[in-house]
Amino acid sequence: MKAPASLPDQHSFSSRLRSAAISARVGTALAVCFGLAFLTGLVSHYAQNPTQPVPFPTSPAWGYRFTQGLHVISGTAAVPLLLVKLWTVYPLLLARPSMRLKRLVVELAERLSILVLVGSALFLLVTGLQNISHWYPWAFSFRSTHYAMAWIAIGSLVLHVAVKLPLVRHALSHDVEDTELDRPGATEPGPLSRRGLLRATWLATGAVVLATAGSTVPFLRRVSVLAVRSGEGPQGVPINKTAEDAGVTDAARDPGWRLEVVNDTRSVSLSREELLALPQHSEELPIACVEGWSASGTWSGVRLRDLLDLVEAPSDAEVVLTSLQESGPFRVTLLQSGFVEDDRTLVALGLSGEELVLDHGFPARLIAPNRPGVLQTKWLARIEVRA
Ligand SMILES: Nc1nc2c(c(=O)[nH]1)N[C@H]1C(S)=C(S)[C@@H](COP(=O)(O)O)O[C@H]1N2
Ligand SMILES: [Mo]
Repeated sequence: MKAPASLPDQHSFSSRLRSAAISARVGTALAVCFGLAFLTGLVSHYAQNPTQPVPFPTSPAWGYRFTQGLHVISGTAAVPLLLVKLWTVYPLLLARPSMRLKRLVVELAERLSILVLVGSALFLLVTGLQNISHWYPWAFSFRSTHYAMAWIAIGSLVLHVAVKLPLVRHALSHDVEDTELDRPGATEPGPLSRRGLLRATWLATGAVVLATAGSTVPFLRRVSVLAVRSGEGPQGVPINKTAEDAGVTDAARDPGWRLEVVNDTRSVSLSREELLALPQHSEELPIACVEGWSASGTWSGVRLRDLLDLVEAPSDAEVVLTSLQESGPFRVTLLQSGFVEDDRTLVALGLSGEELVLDHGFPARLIAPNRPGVLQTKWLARIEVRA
């Protein structure tokens, strides 16, 4: 049976750039990016779980900064790679289905698995980029959906790599100009040589990385024109949500503000002056946002452990921190005992040798080592030992 002339099929694409020689190479780089993003994503998801069978470590203090920076960089690098990869292979998806039933079933299964892979990969990259641009056109929870989709993507990726392994091996062990694996009609020379296309792909990927990595790698800041958070901000640290956006301006400026520290029936209530009269400590610790940006700051304030001693909290206490903020997902956070016990965990009152500015959490905020930025609660109102 002859297909109508108007419908393109795989033979309508004649460029010799659309070759397995290219897609195997770009695909390998893509698989590395997805692998890195998957592993670092697991770390980030785990770090944000309230219950952790194995406690998330508090050292090194820059650990989450590193893994989450890598997560966003590898996801961003995957964007040009995925586009080139799809361009080289999509004619295959238009191939006319086989007329033999057994063959047809295999073909359909393969295309279905590719549909799942491409769909989930696009979903991850698009929602990831939207999340770092603070653009939430969806109604679902970003973290749980991105996480669930990551398993689907990695599962179908492993399957895809397993199916294609012989082909990939062949392609990688032959010269990129080798035509043995090409579709019969794909012979037309393009504006670029294959080597040229590969070079352009690596260059585009490198440019994308350099243009965004400055949100977490300080010496790249000046070239990172596309970085969503530039590393600029009051007191040398970018701001995620301002006091005004969080609706806490009046409550945070209220001279009557006091920090409640509660352990069952014991409690103390401290003004900023009283907090400043306690022993002060200073720590250099990063804020590392899940969105990939990070910046190190020198924080000063009271050790959380010292405050908990005032209410005789046990040494393995877990605490619940509540913000002045009235609503929002980051209003209340749980701090696991490993972080509570760590001497570097502060109720910060100052940053960079100055009084903390309102947008960084004045009058007092939490800062703990190796903790996702999203859990570094600003504008503290209450610290309570969990029963
Ligand atoms: N109460 C409260 N604390 C919060 C947030 C928030 O929205 N509300 N945002 C968190 C996020 S996502 C980050 S990355 C850090 C950023 O801290 P910074 O704005 O001082 O850099 O604050 C965290 N603390
Ligand atoms: Mo964040």
